[in-house]
Amino acid sequence: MSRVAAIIPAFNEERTIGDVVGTVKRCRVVDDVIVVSDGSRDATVDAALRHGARVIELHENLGKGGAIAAGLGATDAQVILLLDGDLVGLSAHHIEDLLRPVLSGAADICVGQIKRDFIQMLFPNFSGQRALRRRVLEEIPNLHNTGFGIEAVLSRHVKRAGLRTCTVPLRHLTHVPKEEKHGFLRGYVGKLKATWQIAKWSGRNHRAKA
Ligand SMILES: Nc1nc2c(ncn2[C@@H]2O[C@H](COP(=O)(O)OP(=O)(O)OP(=O)(O)O)[C@@H](O)[C@H]2O)c(=O)[nH]1
Ligand SMILES: [Mg+2]
Repeated sequence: MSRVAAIIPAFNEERTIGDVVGTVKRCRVVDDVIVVSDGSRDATVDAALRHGARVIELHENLGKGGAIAAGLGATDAQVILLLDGDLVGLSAHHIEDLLRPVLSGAADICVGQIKRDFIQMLFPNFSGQRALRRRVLEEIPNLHNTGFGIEAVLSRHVKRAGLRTCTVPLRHLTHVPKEEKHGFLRGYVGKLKATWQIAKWSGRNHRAKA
């Protein structure tokens, strides 16, 4: 039984997924590295496999929440590390810093902060880099269709349920913005869609599963 599993949702991340997987694989604290290719049309699956990840290939694009739900269904690990597939500069220290508070029992969820950008000013605690207890994700109804709203939903749930949370800075870590990955127009349309999904799920009054 794995104790800690990393779930990395990836939509066309062939440029960066190999380095991200390689870094996590070298971290002995992580037992299982799962890349969920969310309908990628590039070489994401090959790159992830080449670097030793277990890969779930979704042939249809389900959105970020759907990809994470698929990853969760493929592991019984009690602690989950969520990482984006487009990170640049990820190190073992980042991973250990994220996992330490959850593994020690000091927190139920630990959120990694990359840098304060526009989205983070609008939505504090918005970050794809998190360590959390498995049950926190299991308590989220509709996890599979939250898309980019997943972080907003998680933050609300954590507040409402009074879970113990902490944040850690992830220095020198960056990511590739959508407009660079998917081209200018598709990138900006993607950003608008993501902002809409976050806003929609931020305002939604849902109940967590008992
Ligand atoms: N764009 C996009 N990303 C997805 C999707 N499903 C999973 N992902 C992954 O979710 C993670 C976060 O997506 P990004 O597009 O990097 O989003 P972001 O970093 O929050 O936003 P930007 O600052 O606009 O780049 C990445 O690992 C993506 O590959 C999807 O349907 N669309
Ligand atoms: Mg990104």
